[in-house]
Amino acid sequence: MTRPGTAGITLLAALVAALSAAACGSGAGPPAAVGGPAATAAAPPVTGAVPVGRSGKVTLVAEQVAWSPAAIRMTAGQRVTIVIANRDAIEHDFTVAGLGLRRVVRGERRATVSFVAPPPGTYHFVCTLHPLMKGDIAVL
Ligand SMILES: [Cu+2]
Repeated sequence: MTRPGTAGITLLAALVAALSAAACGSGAGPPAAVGGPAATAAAPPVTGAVPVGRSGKVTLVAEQVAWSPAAIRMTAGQRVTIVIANRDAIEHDFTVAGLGLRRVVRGERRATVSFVAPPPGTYHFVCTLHPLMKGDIAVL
């Protein structure tokens, strides 16, 4: 025999018990349990990344032997065009080893590189001529 009223109360009681346990757990438990591996995995791998947006177009400036921005973000499968603007007098290259991309940009010139954003993950770009010129591509 089924009695919905009793079942509802039982469920509510279980819920209250669970909430109480959770409240106690967060107060007494170790802080690591709150921001555990699951929370870290869900967060974007790169912070402060500039999104390429729906246009898929973004400008990367190379100036004083540094990239600006140093991190960009895109969506897997989207068509992306990166305009590399070299404001230095010296040559730089935009290389993403993980994607097999390399584009040399002479001093005070621009170059464009287009590609389809790869599967989600973090890819690194660098100027192979100046290894300190590093950046990240976050693909979501
Ligand atoms: Cu360089």
